[in-house]
Amino acid sequence: MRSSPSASSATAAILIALAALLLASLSARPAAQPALQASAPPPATLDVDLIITGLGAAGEPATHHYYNPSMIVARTGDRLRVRFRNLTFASHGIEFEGYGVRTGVLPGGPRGLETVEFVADRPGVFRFKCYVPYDPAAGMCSPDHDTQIGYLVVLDGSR
Ligand SMILES: [Cu+2]
Repeated sequence: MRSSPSASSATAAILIALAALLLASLSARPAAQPALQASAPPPATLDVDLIITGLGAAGEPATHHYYNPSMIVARTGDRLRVRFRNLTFASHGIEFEGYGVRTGVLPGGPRGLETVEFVADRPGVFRFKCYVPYDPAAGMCSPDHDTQIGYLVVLDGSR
């Protein structure tokens, strides 16, 4: 049995249409992905335990003082809660330059313990350092006073 010419051309047209639909579905791209949003995470509270300590010969006064950690990294808007502990035998006091934040004089011994709290509201690199001048008679600071420096790095938190 032979089909009529019009029936075979209709079948061919249907097959061509199905092939076109199949090709169209294969080449279709997935729905557009939403653009990645580089939204900044919300500000955080950073609890930092920071010790003032030193190195030197056993039984001798420390010759090199340092902070552990010596660098704090925050983002603008973060709240910093820095708990200082002075583990040396001399008194020290710490200030964050550019922020107007400082501890009181922390006695050595180690008895000096103080927490300062502030919001890192300005980006930049700021030093924190001992502001107590070296006075051996009074047990204040030590000969390496000028090198007792740490850094607060505040990144722009809006990015
Ligand atoms: Cu000092």
